[in-house]
Amino acid sequence: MRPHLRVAPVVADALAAGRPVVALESTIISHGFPYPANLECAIESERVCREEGAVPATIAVIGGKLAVGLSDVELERLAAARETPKASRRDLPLLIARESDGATTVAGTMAIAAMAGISLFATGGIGGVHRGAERSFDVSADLEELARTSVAVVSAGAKSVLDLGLTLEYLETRGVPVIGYRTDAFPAFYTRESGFGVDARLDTPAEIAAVLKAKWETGLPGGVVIANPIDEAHALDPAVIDDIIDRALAEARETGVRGKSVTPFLLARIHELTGGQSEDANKALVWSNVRLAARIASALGSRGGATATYPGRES
Ligand code: PSU
Ligand code: MN
Repeated sequence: MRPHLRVAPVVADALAAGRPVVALESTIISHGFPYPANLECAIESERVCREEGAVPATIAVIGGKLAVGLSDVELERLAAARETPKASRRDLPLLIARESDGATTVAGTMAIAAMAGISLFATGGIGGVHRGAERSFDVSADLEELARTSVAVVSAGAKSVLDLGLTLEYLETRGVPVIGYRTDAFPAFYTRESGFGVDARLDTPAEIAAVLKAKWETGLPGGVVIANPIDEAHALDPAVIDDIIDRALAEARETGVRGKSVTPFLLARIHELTGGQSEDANKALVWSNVRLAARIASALGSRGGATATYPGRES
């Protein structure tokens, strides 16, 4: 067992027995939704995961421990505390040394999932290349983590607060496959299409599991982006959401928000400007992603025997 890693017994047992496990992140709890919608989203995500026959492992930094699988009390504490710092890869050593809490981003969650041997992870949206990155250099550490850490991430694509074209170029450069689940279009979180395509469309969890198995068996390290578009019933009107995103971006420029605060600022403004309309969409897509991740994790296990044969790995 790695130092500083704390794996919940139910998660450790499942991993040891080769049963499917799905990692869940915690920035979405601390900065993705207001309270108590964040708690509801987290609890229901875990329930959906179990319903699909997989063990949920919500990941966060708790009192300086890299925690894989949280208690109800810890989930409630994270949801209620609004100021828990975002924890990406670079933040982990500091939080450990300070024995403080941290809300793990996609990058932070992937890094910790890999330490625990978890290979599937479900979230809402991944980070990416920000608009204007040619000047700001603002490229999410999520993309570098996808390049180096062998964990597959199921998301509804990424929000168009980002430059999705540059995000996809970056993933291509860094060798990260982008798979569309039952779609040829890379989805834009609230909407099913972004105007950009995916590498490949696959229509079943078993086909996706076969790609993951091929990648990791071959010894090609790194993650895979599995893009699962929001269902039609919950998708938002692109014109409405584009206006709101433009407003949020303009406000970010005016206030001069920088660095790791940019994404939480934009997420909060989008929520406020859509008056909670985006909240239902956001929850629905997260739960759909958890469902798909659990099915892929199950397929991965049943193909090769134990899921533990294909652990998340770091390079
Ligand atoms: N995009 C969303 N919702 C989120 C995030 C991004 O639609 O909650 C969070 C994720 O945790 C992601 C992080 O890993 O923001 C990216 O932050 P940054 O852009 O600072 O790397
Ligand atoms: Mn950034």
